[in-house]
This record gives sequence, structure tokens and C-alpha cells, in this order.
Amino acid sequence: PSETGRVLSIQSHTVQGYVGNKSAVFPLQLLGYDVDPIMSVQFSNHTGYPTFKGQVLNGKQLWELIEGLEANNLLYYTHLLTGYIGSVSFLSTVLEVVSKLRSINPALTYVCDPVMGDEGKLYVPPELVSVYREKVVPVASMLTPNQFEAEQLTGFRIASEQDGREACRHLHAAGPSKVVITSICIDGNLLLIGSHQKEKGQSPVQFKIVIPKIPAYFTGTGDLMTALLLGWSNKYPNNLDKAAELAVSSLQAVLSRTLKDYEEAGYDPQTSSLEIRLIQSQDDIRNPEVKYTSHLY
Ligand code: ATP
Ligand code: PLP
Ligand code: PXL
Repeated sequence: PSETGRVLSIQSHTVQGYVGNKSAVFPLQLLGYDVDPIMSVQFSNHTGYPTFKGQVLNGKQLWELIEGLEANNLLYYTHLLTGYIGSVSFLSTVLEVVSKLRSINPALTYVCDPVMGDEGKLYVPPELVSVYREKVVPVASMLTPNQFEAEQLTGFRIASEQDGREACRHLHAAGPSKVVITSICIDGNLLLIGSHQKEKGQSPVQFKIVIPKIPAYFTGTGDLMTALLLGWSNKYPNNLDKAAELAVSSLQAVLSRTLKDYEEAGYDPQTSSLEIRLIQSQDDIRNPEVKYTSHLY
């Protein structure tokens, strides 16, 4: 499949390490996409380190970049991708960017990772939750929450596969035709649940992928996952299950290599957050060997 596109990716930049755009741009380029990154922050490193330094772009500065592009007729995009966003003002400007891009390309696909938190904890200001729920979800084409984020967006507790599928149906009713809950932790394993509502009002095609949990903590995996899902779901627009198999298989290859490299270097993978071995994994991104398969419900 050769379908590609031009992606505007509004995400973090870290000088060292792979989160945000550092984790999304290279894989999308490897899959053949033109990617135009806007750096929502520029930090020395991700915020999980003991300290970090850097600058934050505000909503007005984001809009200036959009105006610059528009003044030169450069605002035609097939996809908008957003990840971690730290303030209501920036998120509100992102909503204006969605409208502006759709005024130029009504078929624009907006892929939104509603990054808010994990494992029961919010790491964004709490005011962002209602903005995501009320304003962002309705305009998103594809949404990739984790378990906690899906709970925040729907108000349901998600404790089982059934709950996950129900949350997806609820999210479809609010807007996006594609929803992937990237991980639900059940009995120590990770479960990905995907859901594609092909026609408004119809019941969605749903599937799961079981992913054995690696006993290590990685950073940037959510950002890489969403980028891969954008890349593959655009190539297989009617087979979200197949797109998810390819994305998960690439991601797990990246994580295995990361773990192996850290272990060989004498690190204990359980005590430090691991930077993914993204560049070293380029063959696994271009041509993933499918080792994780979707099971349709
Ligand atoms: P976001 O907050 O960006 O939505 P997320 O919480 O969805 O992120 P992660 O929890 O990092 O992101 O998971 C994304 C994907 O990464 C999962 O679908 C899973 O495939 C993989 N993953 C992350 N950590 C592990 C792990 N320890 N073992 C196995 N797979 C993992
Ligand atoms: N922890 C903090 C403090 C963050 O700001 C973020 C931002 O997204 C994350 C974790 C998320 O990392 P991931 O996308 O790998 O889940
Ligand atoms: O996706 C994770 C992420 C994005 N942006 C910044 C981060 C992190 C994770 O720590 O620090 C700035």
C-alpha cells in the first residue's frame, strides 16, 4: 500500500531523547509521509528526568506559524496529529487550527492522542479534561486514549474488555469514527482495543490485540504508537485491525531492542525510564513482521 499524505504534527521537541515529535516524525517519514512538525515545547529532555530546561510555545505563537503558512498558501494538509498539550489556551488554539485546516481541506483527518495521564493520575491541568471531552473529541477523526484517558473522556470505569468496547461506542457517538484504546491493563497483560464505526449510527467493527507486558517503563511509546496508527490506518483505511497489528508489531520490536540494548549496557530496566531505540529500529518500522494479531469480536 502506497497511500501517504502531508501531516502537520503539533507535539513536543526534546533535544535529547524520543518523545513527542522526536518519536513521531521519523517513523511517519519512514512510512512515506511528508511531515511538518510544530514544536509545542522545546525542552532539553523529557520531564521524567530529575530536571529539564526549555521553552513553551503559547497559543498566540502557534497561531502566528499558521498565519505564516496561510499567507503563502501552505496550509493544505491531509492529516493533523496532536499529542501532549499542556494548557487550555494552547488546546483552544489547536481547535482553531482544526477549523482552519478543514476550511482548506474538508477531508482532513485529525488524529488526536488525548494525553492527560496514566495509572489513575492526571499530568495535565484538570481544566483540560472538559475541553478534550466537549470540544476536541467531537472534531477528532481518530482518537488514541489509554485506559485512564478513555475513563476521563467517557466517565465510565474501564475494568474489563466489555467496558473498553462500551467506552469506544460512547466515543464514536461523540465524534471519532476510529478509536484505539492503546492499553488496558488486565491480569498483568496489556490489551489494545480498536473500534471502527464505518457508518454513523451503525455498530462498530471491534477487535483486540493482546500484548504481554514487558517489566520496564518506557517513555514516548504512546507518541510512537499514535504516529504508527496514523501511518498504517491511512494505508488500510478499511482495516483498522490490520493497521493496529502492524503498529503494535513495530512498536514491540522497538521495545525489545530497547530492552536488549539497555541490558547489554548493564542497566536495570526496572529502575530507569528507557529511551526508545527508534533510529536503530528503522527496518522494523518500514517493514514490520506481524507477530501480534488482531482478534475480531
Ligand atoms: P498516551 O498517554 O500518549 O495516550 P499511552 O499511555 O497510551 O500514552 P503507553 O501506555 O506508553 O501509551 O502505551 C502505548 C503502547 O506502548 C501500548 O499499546 C503498548 O503496545 C506499548 N507499551 C508501552 N509500555 C509497554 C510495556 N511495558 N510492555 C509492553 N508494551 C508496552
Ligand atoms: N509523564 C509525563 C510527566 C508526561 O508529561 C507525559 C507526557 O505525555 C507522559 C508521562 C506520557 O508519556 P507516554 O506518551 O509515553 O505515555
Ligand atoms: O509523550 C510524552 C511526553 C511528551 N512531551 C514531553 C514529555 C513527555 C513524557 O515525559 O516530557 C515534554
